[in-house]
Amino acid sequence: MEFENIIFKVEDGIATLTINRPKALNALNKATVEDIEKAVDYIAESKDIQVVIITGAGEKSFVAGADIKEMADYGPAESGKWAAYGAGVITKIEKLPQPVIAAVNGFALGGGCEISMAADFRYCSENAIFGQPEVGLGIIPGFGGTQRLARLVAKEIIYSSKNIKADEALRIGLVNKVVPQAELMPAAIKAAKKIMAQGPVAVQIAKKAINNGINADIITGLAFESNVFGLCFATADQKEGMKAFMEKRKPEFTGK
Ligand code: DAK
Repeated sequence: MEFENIIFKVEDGIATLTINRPKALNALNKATVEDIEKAVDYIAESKDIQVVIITGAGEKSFVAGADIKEMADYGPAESGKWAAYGAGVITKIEKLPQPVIAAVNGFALGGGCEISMAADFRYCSENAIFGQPEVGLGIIPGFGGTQRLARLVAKEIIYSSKNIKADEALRIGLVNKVVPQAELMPAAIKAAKKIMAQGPVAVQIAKKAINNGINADIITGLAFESNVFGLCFATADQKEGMKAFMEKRKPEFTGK
């Protein structure tokens, strides 16, 4: 099989799918997602492939997210359609009959973090950085992030079935930060200010997507995420967030 944006190899029963756009830190444009889908469809039908590894080309980035330059001028309908298509491809990865390992070799941001969460488990190099930076662009995660990130953390807490001290709570992601008692309130205020610097509409839509999804089955949650993802593209915040990225400056959000 020939691909433009991925390298696909099958050796000794292991399929390795390497996302290969190093100049854009392996960001996912539509053509790349189409290549991934083609490879995943092939893997699903294969009798020879026993395990799948997904990684990124180079040493800097696994996947730096969806391609912001491609998405910047989308409107609500186009972006909703794109989100539903992309989320569907990620769900195909999750549903593969073979175990899938994400080998995270650097930035796993936005769609990159979401692809890694669709794998059965994740190994990462020491330089790996995970994140869902979408609300800083005036949008929300669109590849299942509002659904899978919440579920992933919950699993580990329930399976461990014991009281959890601060350091372990930090390790398993139950708390986000541990600080000395005297620094607790200043740290909470600093976190609040960091949230306030993001796209205000996107933050509220993301919260709604997470809360609505967590009480629903994942398919319903993903459908809700795809719908409200499209809504972000009707906001001035999305235009400003993506314009600011391309102009390499901080966004000035208006909450509209
Ligand atoms: N899109 C397009 N280009 C990107 C990119 C991205 N996500 N990330 C990096 N690049 C490009 C940069 O623009 C730059 O290109 P040139 O300026 O050289 O032409 C090149 O890659 C190298 O990046 P930098 O020069 O910025 O490298 P640094 O080491 O300085 O910084 C960085 C690395 C990863 C911190 C930075 O590049 C960065 O912040 N990148 C954006 C990360 C981000 O916000 N990711 C989330 C994207 S939004 C959907 C599903 C999901 C989503 C959307 C739709 N569908 C299903 C439709 C999710 C949304 C996202 O993922």
